[in-house]
Amino acid sequence: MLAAVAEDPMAKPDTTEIAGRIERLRREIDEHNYRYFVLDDPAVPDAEYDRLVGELEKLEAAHPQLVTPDSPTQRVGAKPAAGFETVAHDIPMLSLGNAFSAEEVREFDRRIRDVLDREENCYVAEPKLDGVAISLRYEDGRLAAGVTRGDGRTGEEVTSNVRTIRSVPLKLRGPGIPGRLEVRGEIFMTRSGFAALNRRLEKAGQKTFVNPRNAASGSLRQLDPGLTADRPLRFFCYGAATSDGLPDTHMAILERLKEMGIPVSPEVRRLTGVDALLEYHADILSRRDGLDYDIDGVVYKLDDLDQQREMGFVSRAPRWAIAHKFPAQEELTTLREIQVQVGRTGALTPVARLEPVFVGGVTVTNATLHNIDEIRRKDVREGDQVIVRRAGDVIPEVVRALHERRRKELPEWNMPAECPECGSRVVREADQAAHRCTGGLVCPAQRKRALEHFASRNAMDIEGLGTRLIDQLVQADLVASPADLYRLDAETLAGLERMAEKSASNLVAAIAASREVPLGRLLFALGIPEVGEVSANQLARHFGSLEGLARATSEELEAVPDIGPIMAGKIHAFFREPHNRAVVEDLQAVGVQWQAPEDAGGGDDRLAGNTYVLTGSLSSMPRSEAKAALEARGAKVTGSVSKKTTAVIAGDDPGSKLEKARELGVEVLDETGLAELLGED
Ligand code: 5U1
Repeated sequence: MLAAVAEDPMAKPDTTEIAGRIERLRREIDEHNYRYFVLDDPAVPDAEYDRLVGELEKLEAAHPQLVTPDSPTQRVGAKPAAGFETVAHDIPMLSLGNAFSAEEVREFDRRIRDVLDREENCYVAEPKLDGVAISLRYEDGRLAAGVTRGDGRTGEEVTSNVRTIRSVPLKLRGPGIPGRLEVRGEIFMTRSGFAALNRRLEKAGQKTFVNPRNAASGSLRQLDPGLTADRPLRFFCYGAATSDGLPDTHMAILERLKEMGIPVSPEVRRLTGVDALLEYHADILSRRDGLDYDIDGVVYKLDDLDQQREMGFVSRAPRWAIAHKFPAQEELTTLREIQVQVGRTGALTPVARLEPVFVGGVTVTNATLHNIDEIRRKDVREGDQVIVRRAGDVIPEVVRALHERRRKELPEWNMPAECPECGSRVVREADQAAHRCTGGLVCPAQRKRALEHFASRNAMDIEGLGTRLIDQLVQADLVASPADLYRLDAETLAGLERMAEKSASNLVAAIAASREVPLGRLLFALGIPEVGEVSANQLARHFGSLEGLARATSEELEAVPDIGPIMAGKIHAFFREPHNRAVVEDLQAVGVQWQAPEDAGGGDDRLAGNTYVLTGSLSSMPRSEAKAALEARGAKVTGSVSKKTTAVIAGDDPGSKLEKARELGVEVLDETGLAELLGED
């Protein structure tokens, strides 16, 4: 642990003492950078770090003769006078061969085993970051140059901008630093940093970036280093240009570079045999969406440098390394047509019908365009070439249109004036992004989506009643409202297309089983506008019965924790609508019965209005149980700490949330404090 040094920066005018203080501050700041960026183990909260930098800046401002170029305050320098210079790499930056399948990776491994005449190879596996490749030259341990990959032989000298990236050390650590060291790696922008940057640019009315890689590249190419300094760029190193003065395996080189203060991805592994490589690929792919940076695959490299030399190169790609690519998350295709889809509440969503394209591991034919404002903002038109993105389980979306590829003028697309499903009028309420169909449950599309929601897992949980079947049931006029589901018999169902007798009777049994349902689920299933699962449970706990809720005035509704005036108004209006009351009565008539929560009616609202955040592991109960117990007493439990948080409840090994609480002056409770809150002590 580092000792924080508390000295008054202005108290001692003696320059030797001030020089000493400056030196100690620089060492301490460098150490914090090392712990944060290389060890991923920060020793102090950001506020303390900022305080140290602030003190150093003040001292240096008062004593400019003591400023040195490698001081952590000297990251932002002057603009390069004539733009970026093109310079030749002393040692070319290589490119990598690609493998897109396990078979291609096995072939790569087989080739190496044949040449080296070995049974099994040792590799180093690393994530392949989707950023900007860079070469950093250190002379006598000081950062001397940063040059982009360019075409591999020449690149742009962007030293003044690279210096502003805090994870790039200006000075290397420790003894035994080679006189000249050239390290290679990737400059990238974290996804969270990218999202924050785009929010900031949008607010300022400036052009946003389409993805983190473009943002990293654009930020690194700013002519004003002050602007680059303002961008959340990071650096990970993946190797050195030569092994001069370094160990003789790739893994040991990376370890050595880390000791010198150069950040290396924490996901790097030394692995033996091709099966281990494929497992690594599968593991990183499964975690891809949870990482805070974009990667487009993993890289395998022979670990032993002698073996690397023996394998050599083909053209400019090493035969000892390969990139095993992930399915692309963005692809180019043609937008054939824009259609609208009508949702449960009547909201119209424009959907792009696409030339089928393989992206994110599946063939995509439809992608969302969100709403008319998005279509206008992106200027997307039928016939455009578009970039489609599909990441993880997220619905595919049209990222942008390639306007430069339009060969002729394409007409602007407009929302239809009438619902394409039922012909009712389409309206757009003031301040709302969405257009809506005014047909209500007359509209078959709204009816279908409402039934889908009713049957869904977190609502009535009717197994086997999916979209296709609901479409068929509504189309055949067998079901108009939720209660109709309970009137279906196996014989009728078996008459539907692609419905076997067995499946029909299973479905009837599943529908019947859903008759007994907790009140919260039923309230959620009804699809009351604005009422999600959490609010539905709050309402169930507070009122204890559907009748009580249906009778409640807006004021009574607003008295429920977390129900604001808008939601209260929507709930009130929902139960004043005769059609909705008829649906509820009809459900009762077909035997749907709800159970009130045990703690319902008058509820324990002792903690109403309070917001808590749980962090670390609790010894007395799992976090999920603590959350439920707090919510049962009317409290709100959230995942992030803000000034509005009432208290953070910290168990063992608390994460950054505890630091955030301390930074914001939010109260911190331990398990005893939690027990007191719950009234268990
Ligand atoms: N992680 C990683 N990315 N990447 C890119 N390692 C790595 N190595 C590369 C490249 C172009 O080339 C070396 C094999 C020289």
